[in-house]
Parts: sequence; structure tokens; C-alpha cells
Amino acid sequence: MIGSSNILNLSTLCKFLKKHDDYIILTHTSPDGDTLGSAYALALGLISIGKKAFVVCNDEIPEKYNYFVKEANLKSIDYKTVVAVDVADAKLLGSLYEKYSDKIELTIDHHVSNTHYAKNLYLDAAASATAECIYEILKKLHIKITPLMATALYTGISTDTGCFKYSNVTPKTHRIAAELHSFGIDAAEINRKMFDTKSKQRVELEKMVLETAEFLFDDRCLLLTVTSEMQSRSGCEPSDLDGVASISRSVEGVLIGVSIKQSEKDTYKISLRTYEPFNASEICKTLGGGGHKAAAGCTLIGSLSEVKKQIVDAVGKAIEENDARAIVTE
Ligand SMILES: [Mn+2]
Repeated sequence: MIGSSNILNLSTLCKFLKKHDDYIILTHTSPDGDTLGSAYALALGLISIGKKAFVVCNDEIPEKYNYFVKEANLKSIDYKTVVAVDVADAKLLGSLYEKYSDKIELTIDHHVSNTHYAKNLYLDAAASATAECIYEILKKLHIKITPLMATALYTGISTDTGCFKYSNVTPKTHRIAAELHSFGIDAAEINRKMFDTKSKQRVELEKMVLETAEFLFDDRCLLLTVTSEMQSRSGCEPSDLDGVASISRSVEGVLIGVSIKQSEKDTYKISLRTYEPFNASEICKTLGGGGHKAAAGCTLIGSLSEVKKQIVDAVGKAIEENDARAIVTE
């Protein structure tokens, strides 16, 4: 369902942030580097100009983000203004949804699929990460960027771009990253933590996940499955599952990567990773989800075989439509 947010531009957004105070900044469930990096950088920035702010997440924040989350050392306050960052849909707030859904004054986001659930919305769909938006906001507010703010922002951009590898990277992404370097970050260390560090449990899980690989539609689609049983057998924490969906990206010829992750008995989180001409967000939208062109998701209810059929049918339809278009243009 699409709401009706008042749309802000960079200057009206900055006016809003100057006018209000006592911010609670909400992140999405299964928090990633972008929602966390954006939230912490914004909170630290607001605090540096005399405001009060803190960050709330529905889920426990994975320890691998401690280098800015713990370092920020934010204390909770009596909030007045509720802001959500990188949250495309109020449902992605998890259990925070009931508490805050009608109080969200502002959302700052980069998801094309944003459902306009907040009273005010600042949306830059061309930004690779919400952290890009936050960087521009802090600059516009003349906030002095500290190494900690820059570290949080760089984490957001680097993680949402797969370490600057995805098609959402623009010249501006690199310019902002370059500017962040000048604020005293250790980019190599951030990227090592985010991309080149795997737990032993994760390796055990990957062994099992690769066993489930199914190549479909003339090998253009790769389907991977992660059951709860695999998660417990490998000893993986939920955060160890990050990036499983991206395994398909490196397989030659695969244009649509699908990962099916069991979250509860009959609940599965589907992640799609696509290359041109396919659009992950469009495919997920047909199943009640959304996201970006190259990365999107949805949640499906049913047995594994039912859920698999639903997503495979949706992918099959997209492939059929694409092939039909290709014939017409030949
Ligand atoms: Mn993001």
C-alpha cells in the first residue's frame, strides 16, 4: 500500500532537522551496514550540533558493526521526533512497527519502492546507499564530519554496493567515498571486516547451501535454499547469513539469483539478485515485496515446496516476458 508523504528536498529536509529535536532514529530489521551506518552517522551529526538523538533497531545489532555502533556510545533519551533511515516500508521495522508506525515524522531513504509511509519523505533513488544521502545532509548542515561519522557512512556505502562492485555505483558514489577517505577512516580495515571475514560456521553453512543449488531456465536462474535446520546445524547466527543471496552473482551465465531462507516454520525470506535485463524489484513486487533493480526481496508463507513454486513461477514469467520482447525487437 502506498501512503502519501510530503516530499522534502535537501534544503527543506535540513530545515526540518534544524527545527526538530530529541530524535529517535529507527533502522530496518536484519540491520545491514547501510541502515546502521546511516542511523549512527545521522545521530552523531545531530548530537554534534546540540541536538539529542539515539538509534533503535528491532533486532540485536550484529557484533561485526561494533567498530562504529559501540564506539558511538549513544544513550537513549525521551524522544519527540521519530525518523526512519533506509526503511522502504513500515513493515520492515519489525516489532517497532506497532509502537511507532503512526508517529514516523520523517524517512530518509534510497529505495525506489519506498511506500511513503512517513509524514515526510526524503528519497534519492539514484543514491547507491542511504549513507550517500546522509553524507550530503551532514554537509548541507555544515556539520564537521568526525572519523567515526565517516566510518559509519563509508560502511553504509561500501556494503550497499558490494564493495563498489554493483551497478548502483555512480561517479558520485566514488566522489563521496573519496571525500570520506579524507576524514581519517581506515577503509581497508572496514572492507576487510565487511567482506573478507567469514566465520567457520558460515563456511559450514555455505557447504550445505551449495548442495541445494538448482540451475533453472537454461541456467539463467540459480536457486539456493537455506533451511532453519542448516542454520542450527552449522551454528550460524542470523547475521552469518548476510550475503548468501549474493553467491549467485559470481556464477557465469546466471542473470537471476534466488535465495530462499527459512525464518520460521512456514515463513521464507526470498532474496533476488539480478543482472540486466531483469529487474529484481519488479519480480518481487508481484509477490508483495520490493527493493532495488538489482537486489530485492519478499517474504512468502507456505511450505518450502509451495514457496519455491511461487518464486520460480514469478521468475519464469519474467524470463518469458523478456524472451517475448527479445523476439519482437529482433
Ligand atoms: Mn540501503
